[in-house]
Amino acid sequence: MTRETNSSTVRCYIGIGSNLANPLQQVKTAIVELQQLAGCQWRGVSSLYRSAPVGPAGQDDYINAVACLETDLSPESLLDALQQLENTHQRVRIQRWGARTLDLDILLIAQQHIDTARLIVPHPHIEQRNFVLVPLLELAGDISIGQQSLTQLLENCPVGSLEKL
Ligand code: A4P
Ligand code: MG
Repeated sequence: MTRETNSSTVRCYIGIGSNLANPLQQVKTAIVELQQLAGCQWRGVSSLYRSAPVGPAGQDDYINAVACLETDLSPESLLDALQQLENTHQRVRIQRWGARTLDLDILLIAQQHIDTARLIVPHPHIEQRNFVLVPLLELAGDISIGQQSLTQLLENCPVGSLEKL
């Protein structure tokens, strides 16, 4: 049964990424799991994209997508839920920006700005990543982040190899 939203419900966008252990399947499984996340209502997902890795050299390409949820969870509880989901994919944190089975980043929570030890929203690297901006534009339309629309951000975003699957 689909729950209706209430006044404390916020719309959020989640970045999904994987480049280890059958990334395409990791992302497809994560999408099913996000659809079932407690305290959240599923609103949809972008196409899947294959992207060149940003970060340490020698990594495989990533599969990326962006999902949209409405949630009553606090931002920290949402982060907890996403990190638990990462852990069920045997995520091991060895190297910042290194290869990973599943990465779930909170990109946006409504128009909120959060800057705590555990959580920064909007996600700090959105503007430099076409593998986030392109699926976000596809899913959300030309919304603004701060003073700029996604289309404007894309005009200034570094060009990285990105293939829609
Ligand atoms: N954290 C702070 N803000 C957030 C947020 N908005 N969403 C904290 C999620 N987590 C957030 O994350 C480290 C800590 O960031 C968390 O414990 C949380 O408290 P992590 O997932 O353990 O480590 P990480 O992912 O290696 O670090 P980081 O800086 O989050 O990296 P990114 O930005 O996630 O980048 N190339 C391609 N083509 N595609 C990719 O998806 N992803 C990355 C990872 C690098 N290169 C990539 C891709
Ligand atoms: Mg991350």
